[in-house]
Amino acid sequence: MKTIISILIIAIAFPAMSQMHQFKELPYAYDALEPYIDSTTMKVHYEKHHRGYYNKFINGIEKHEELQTMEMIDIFANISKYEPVIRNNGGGYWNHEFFWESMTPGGSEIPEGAFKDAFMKAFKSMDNFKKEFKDKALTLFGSGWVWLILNENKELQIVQTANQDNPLMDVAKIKGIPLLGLDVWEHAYYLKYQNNRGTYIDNFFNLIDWEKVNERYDAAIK
Ligand code: MN3
Repeated sequence: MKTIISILIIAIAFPAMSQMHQFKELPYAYDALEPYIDSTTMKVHYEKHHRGYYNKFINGIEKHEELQTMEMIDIFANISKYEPVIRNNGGGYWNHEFFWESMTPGGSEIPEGAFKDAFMKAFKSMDNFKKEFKDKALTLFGSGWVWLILNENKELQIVQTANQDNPLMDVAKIKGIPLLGLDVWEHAYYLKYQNNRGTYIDNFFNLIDWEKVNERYDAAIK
C-alpha cells in the first residue's frame, strides 16, 4: 500500500514521468561495448544524435496532441499522414533505442526454441545469416538501417530502410516487425572505422543480444 501511495505521489508531483515518449537511459555504460564500439562514439551517438532526434520529435508533436499519447508503433503505422519532421525524428528516436537494446556486452547465444528453429529454416546457419546481413548493410547506399524482421507472411527476412525509416512505417517497401536493427549511418562508426563499414558490421556480430531478439520474436509471432 505504502508503495502504491508513493507511486501516486510521484506521478502527481512529476507529471512528466507518466508521459508516453521518454528518452530512456542507455542499458549499459558508454565503454561497455569496447573494443567493438568505442566509448567516444557511443557517447556522441547517444547524447547528441539520439537525443537530438528525440528533442526534435517532441517539438514536432507539440501541435499534434493525438500523437503525444500514442504508441510509436501506431504513429509509424500512419506516418505518411504527418510532416517529414515527425517521420525523420520519430524514426531516429525509436530506431536508436531499439538498436541499443539489440546489443549487450559480449553478445549472447540464440536460445533453443521457436526462434532458433525459424532462424535455421530461413538462413541454414549463423554464417549464412551474417553473410546476407553484411551484404545488405554494405550495399545500402547512403544513410540507413538494416533489419531482421518478421515479415507480413510471418517469415524472417533481412531488409534495408533509408534515412531514419523503419519496417513498422506505412511507407516501408517491405513491412514487418523488427527483431534486430543495425545503424549504418556514418555517424555510427566513422570515428573508429572511418570508411571501413565492413569491419564495423563484422564487429557488430560480436555484440548482438540474441536472447533479446528471441524475446522480440516470441512477442511478434503471437
Ligand atoms: Mn545513429
